[in-house]
Amino acid sequence: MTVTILTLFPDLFAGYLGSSILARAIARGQVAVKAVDIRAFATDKHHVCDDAAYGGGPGMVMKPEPIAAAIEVACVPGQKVVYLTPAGRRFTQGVAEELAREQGFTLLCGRYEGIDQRVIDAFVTDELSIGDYVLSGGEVAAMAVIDAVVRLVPGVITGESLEEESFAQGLLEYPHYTRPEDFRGRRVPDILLSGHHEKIRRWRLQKSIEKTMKNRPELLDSPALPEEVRELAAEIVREGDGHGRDEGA
Ligand code: 6GU
Repeated sequence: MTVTILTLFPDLFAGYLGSSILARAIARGQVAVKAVDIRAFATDKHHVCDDAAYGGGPGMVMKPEPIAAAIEVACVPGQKVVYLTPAGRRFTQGVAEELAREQGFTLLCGRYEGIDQRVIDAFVTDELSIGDYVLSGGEVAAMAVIDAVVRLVPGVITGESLEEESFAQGLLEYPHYTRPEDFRGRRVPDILLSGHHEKIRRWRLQKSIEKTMKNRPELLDSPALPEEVRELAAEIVREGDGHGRDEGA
């Protein structure tokens, strides 16, 4: 997979791409990420990339010509051009799964008030937002998208750790523990030391449901949840607070 980032701040990406899973995927040749400096495509002496908004109002708008030139030179025709903007469609695990199936795509990072609408009309295939808050530019969002997508590319991380994690099953993750068994008087739940795989699986599912009820209750309304999850959720609601108290957490 090849990801092209169009940005006024290409240097922001080096540290992030040089670390951990992403760096390994790049080193193995599973993905290539290139950050392209939009400013290099401005043809005037001072490489100006922004200007005042027609119609007035505060803030600057990114000019269309440098962005268009960058897209025409750096992007593969037919591949998606994703504009990162707080006005975009919400980026979710489902969207990450869709992008992970692409051969390559481009992430266009806006700054200032945004980019000229005509460049969006001419080139952009998708607009994505990573959440309901305003960042000063699309770069941090681009890193979030790259991270979430690259780890879904086959071979980048093992299948088992993908299927277990938050959202893969429509629930938030259960709690994790490692050594020591006793950390400052807080013990690892006994069930995790018991070796009963089926009991551990049910306990983790219960903890996932409880976590989801507490932090993201709307996720439990999904019709896609498996029957076992619906039944256990209903049981937890029926039994209320006391559920699972004797199981060591
Ligand atoms: Cl994609 N861009 C900006 N500037 N702010 C955001 C965002 C994107 N997603 C959430 N906030």
